[in-house]
Amino acid sequence: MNKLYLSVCFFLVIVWVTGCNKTGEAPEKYGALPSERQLAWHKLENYAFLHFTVNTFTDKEWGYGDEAESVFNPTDFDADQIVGTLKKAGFKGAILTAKHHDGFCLWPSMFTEHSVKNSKWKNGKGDVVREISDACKRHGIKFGVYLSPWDRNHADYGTPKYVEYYRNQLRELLTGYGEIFEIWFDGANGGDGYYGGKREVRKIDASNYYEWEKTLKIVRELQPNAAVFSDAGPDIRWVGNEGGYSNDTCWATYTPSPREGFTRAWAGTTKDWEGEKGHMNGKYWMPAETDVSIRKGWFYHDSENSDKVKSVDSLVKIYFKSVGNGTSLNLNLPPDKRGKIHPTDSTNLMGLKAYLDEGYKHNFLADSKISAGENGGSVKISSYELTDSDDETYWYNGKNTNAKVITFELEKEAEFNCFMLKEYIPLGQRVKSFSIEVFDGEKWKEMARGATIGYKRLLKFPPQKAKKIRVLIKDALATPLIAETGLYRFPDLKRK
Ligand code: FUL
Repeated sequence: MNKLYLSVCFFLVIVWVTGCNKTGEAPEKYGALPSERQLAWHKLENYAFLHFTVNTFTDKEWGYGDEAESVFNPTDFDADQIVGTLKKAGFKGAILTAKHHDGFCLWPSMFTEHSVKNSKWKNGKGDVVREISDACKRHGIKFGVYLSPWDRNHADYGTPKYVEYYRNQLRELLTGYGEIFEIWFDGANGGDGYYGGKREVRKIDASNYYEWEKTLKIVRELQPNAAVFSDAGPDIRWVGNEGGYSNDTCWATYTPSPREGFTRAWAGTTKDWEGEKGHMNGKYWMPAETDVSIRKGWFYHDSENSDKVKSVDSLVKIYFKSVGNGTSLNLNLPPDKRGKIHPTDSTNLMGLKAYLDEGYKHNFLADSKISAGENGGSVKISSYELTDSDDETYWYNGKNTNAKVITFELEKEAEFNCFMLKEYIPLGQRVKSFSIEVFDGEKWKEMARGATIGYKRLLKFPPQKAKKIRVLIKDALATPLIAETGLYRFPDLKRK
């Protein structure tokens, strides 16, 4: 066999594996596209926030900045218990509040005295960032940091000197603790604080003060794979609420714009309410992260133990409205005063895990006969494109029409209540509207409708028994590229 022959064979295998269709036409890309960094982030789907600082001990949500370092004193800090709980729950990463608005640093920063190094905990020799990041490595999950731009402790807050301080701290975090998968830039800038004893209100021009472009450069240089989160991305946008939901229409594309009173869209200055839906044909690939706390507050409070921890049912609903709408879920699990995840939180989290394991355990489409076409059923398609659990292979029919029907005939009748779809996003998000129908023996009956699909879409409906089911893609910006489909029977919730 000569080299040319081998190269041609190799090329054909690649074409086949990547799902290029039988006519050989490669689909065109459409609109804004994800970067490699964003594609890797999409695949995580769920990870956790760890809100932990002096507030954990002072029973506050926003520390004023005048808390004595001695206040921070977890009695039984256990990074393995915290991270191990997340790992067991199937979470793929943890984002730690290295510094919240109160300015207290969970690592012994060389740029301030206001940190763990002056606390009683481990006689000032402790480093929470080190312990959590090491535990993440041990347990095989990713590590990320939250570093509050607003600092109510720092005397220079509001001046350029503080921005320099902020960047120095960021450098410490980005160079001292291994690979960082996400950096969280909060938009909150409340005004009043301790500020080195001045106890006053400090207003900043949030459009320009932080000069985010320069900070971003540091991140790209030191941690090129880290995805940057803020109200305005650039890698991940805020979903715009803390209630744990995104919208049925949820575009990964987005064009952040400044809200009234601001000149530039950055952390804390965008029309953040637009995050829930994103923008069709938005200028940038900037998918949403849904961040929500398992408790009422972001930090641990004894008073929330009895009835303010979200139930398994609530967590399931949150999952479907975040991951199920193509966003990621960043669920906050605040360590308690011991420095461990509270038993109620971990019990409910494991309830979510058990629910998802049970639901995902069988994809009824896996052994189905699949056919597709513009009005259904004309072309047989093999399962490797749609049900091989590989986002890299995808189906499209190669013609330039945007409405498509995919029909699945199961081996035998099954009961199910959820349909999953994924688009092949490396070439852009396309689908605007689709529905799911089942064949009741005589006619097709609509079960559920959805707007966008994107990275992943889960549509839940009342349990149904059927042998034939179809997806109608009713409208799309360009020819739809479908990477994966799934049909599942998730357990029933206690309360509907
Ligand atoms: C907000 C903060 O003010 C909250 O305390 C919390 O950290 C949340 C995730 O972001 O903007």
